Amino acid sequence: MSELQHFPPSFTWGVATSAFQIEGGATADGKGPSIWDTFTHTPGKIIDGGTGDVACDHYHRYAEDVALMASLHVDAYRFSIAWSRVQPQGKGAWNEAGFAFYDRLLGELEARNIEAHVTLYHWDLPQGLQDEGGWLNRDTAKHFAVYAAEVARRFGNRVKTIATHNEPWCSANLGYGNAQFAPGVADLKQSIQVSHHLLLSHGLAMQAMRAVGSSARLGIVLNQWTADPATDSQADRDLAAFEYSRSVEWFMDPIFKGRYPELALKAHGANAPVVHDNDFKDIQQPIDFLGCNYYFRAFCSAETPPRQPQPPLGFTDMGWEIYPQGLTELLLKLNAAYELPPILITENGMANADQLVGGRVPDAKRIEYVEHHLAALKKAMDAGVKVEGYFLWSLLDNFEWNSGYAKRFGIVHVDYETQVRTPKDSALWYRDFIDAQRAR
Ligand code: IFM
Repeated sequence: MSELQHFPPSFTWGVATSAFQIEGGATADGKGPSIWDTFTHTPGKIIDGGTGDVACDHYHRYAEDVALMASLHVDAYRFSIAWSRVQPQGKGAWNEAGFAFYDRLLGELEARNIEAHVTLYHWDLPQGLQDEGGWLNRDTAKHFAVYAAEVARRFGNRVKTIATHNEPWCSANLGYGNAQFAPGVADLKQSIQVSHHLLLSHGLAMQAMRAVGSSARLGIVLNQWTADPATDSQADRDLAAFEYSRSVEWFMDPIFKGRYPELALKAHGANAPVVHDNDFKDIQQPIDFLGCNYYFRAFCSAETPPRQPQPPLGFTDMGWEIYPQGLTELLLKLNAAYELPPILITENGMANADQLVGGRVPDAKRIEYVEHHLAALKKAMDAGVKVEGYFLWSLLDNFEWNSGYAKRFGIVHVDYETQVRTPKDSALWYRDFIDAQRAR
């Protein structure tokens, strides 16, 4: 596939990262511990024993990394703020040295004319708040709103967008549902209550940031997928309907419709969350953009063992099905169901078993992946879905959560021993693709 897709001239081309996955500097300059510091230092939790102590050492190498972005000609950089770097306990005192780091990072981006897109919470809850119950404690939502307002007050006029959460589905389902992620709890009822508090915290933070007032557009980033039945059987179709309801609609409906989707709510039964009187009023705040992260679809089979898809483009190194048309289908489905603000594709990309050979990383598979997903995206836009930007995940190879450093998502290779960065073929392809868009 090599036909050039023509996107609108105003379309934003970016790359994305998150704080815990790249920063390192785990205890630098007064940073407090987060639940991911605790989790990664607990034996057996991370496949290769990796931690975020050093990661890509971006805390010290941010200027080099911004120069790298500039060399790839991107318009925009999406990154997250480590809450415990700027407020070590998650409540109470601010850490000026922590804010100073993000001030320096923003300064570099401004000097290179790269837009900043900030996420407030990419899973790294301050451990101090976890010690008081974490996201199971309603008060955490209130502390989050205080933190959000402070970031908006300090940086709101210097950044293009502020997203409250990245992928709250993961915080709830992997952090509290199956214990794969920090804080490592496996309890369905708790995970559903946590999802409610995450949504509540989003709504409270939106209101707190609006009250501050800034030029930043405010929204949320959700990981989303279509759910397809593996066969036409009633059991597979029921499973697919439930999966879409519990995963996609569960986060979209409260924000856009002020309620939980009936199908999932009913199925959750006694595990349904405790919801206070005004909660949906608080959650259903207008958002200026919706961040959509797309990686795969859900292929739903009720059989034992479950049927597997047979994708023509194969699977990624994570074992995820490569299914670009799911992006078109998802966007059209969302567009039909909700009154959407403009969408940003805030993450899309793949893990690949990349090798550095003679100073080059030939990752043709990743180029193919991105080309197909951009074509799928364009198809949705041509059909009327308003999408304003695309962020490749990720700028750098980085800490891939419970997979440690074993999975490489970057368009830039990182040698973790030397911290040498080498743009992969996909990075050079992306640069040329962006240039070609601008040259039209
Ligand atoms: O690395 C993650 C990121 O932190 C959130 N979205 C999915 C990516 C790949 O797993």
